Amino acid sequence: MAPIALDKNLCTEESSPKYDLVENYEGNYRFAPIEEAQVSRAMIKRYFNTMYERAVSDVVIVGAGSAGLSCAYQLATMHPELKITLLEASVAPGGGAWLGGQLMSPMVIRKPADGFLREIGVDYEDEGAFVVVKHAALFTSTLLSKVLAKPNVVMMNATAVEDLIIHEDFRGEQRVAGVVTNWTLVALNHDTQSCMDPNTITAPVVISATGHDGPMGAFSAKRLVSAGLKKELGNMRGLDMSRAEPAIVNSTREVIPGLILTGMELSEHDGCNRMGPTFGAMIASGIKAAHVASGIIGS
Ligand code: AHZ
Repeated sequence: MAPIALDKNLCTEESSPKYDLVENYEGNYRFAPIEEAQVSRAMIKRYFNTMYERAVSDVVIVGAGSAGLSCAYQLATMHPELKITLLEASVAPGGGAWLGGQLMSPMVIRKPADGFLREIGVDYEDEGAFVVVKHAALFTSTLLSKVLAKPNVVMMNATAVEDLIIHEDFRGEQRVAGVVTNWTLVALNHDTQSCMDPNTITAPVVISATGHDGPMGAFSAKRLVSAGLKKELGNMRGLDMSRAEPAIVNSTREVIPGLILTGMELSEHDGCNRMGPTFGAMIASGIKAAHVASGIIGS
């Protein structure tokens, strides 16, 4: 048998009948032929082409939790011309937004952030001052699918941001100019292996949405302190829903030139309260971060 031409797409319309015809095969279901190397090459060429192309991005968003995803959706909607690169350390994007709180599935969103649910087409129950989505995963999976469907958004998961690129301009002003990345499993092994150098992605705007402190969280806020660009962290304060949500949204901003913070990372940077399991501020902060980025890019 002649070897299969490796880069040829052998799947024709005739060889892929409608999915609901599966039953009619009566034990004789067959797939279009494939060679293992085709599968490898199909993934490798796309992944590394993407890395090559996105080594220079317009905006990098770090962290694909509720704030980072809301930001990516808004920015990609407002600016389809921008190359937006979303980096997520975990294999599974979504951060803490797969559950509503305390391992329970319903997700609470205070008004007026419920408008975003209508924008992305997620149903909810109206409880007056707030709404409830029946399962947080419905919100996160819908938002994630909409973000990934945007032609100008690329998401690289299992990719940790290990450092910030910080340039100095002629006035001596420090400016964030991109990020330093590594595959997360590599990043987690820096203490066990010698010298596994990282990669870089340059971008005039970096939006950090890495959540509050944790194994990975508050990454950029902490790095600003260790890099001498901020004296000390404000540290996240105790839970107060009423104070926390507006504080996070209203303080969403460019904290040093080129770096915008959004979501719960801001609580560590500024010393805001936490809100617990209400997600309106994550949505509104993400949307505001997109507008801040838009202003920087347009100026
Ligand atoms: O994996 C992290 C998560 O998906 C990712 N991340 C963290 N550090 C990273 C790094 N490189 C790449 N160095 C990184 N990715 O960032 C994402 C953060 O998502 P999150 O859900 O933790 O944060 P958020 O600010 O989007 O949402 C916070 C939700 C919370 S916490 C809270 C409370 O504690 O009171 N209340 C709410 C609503």
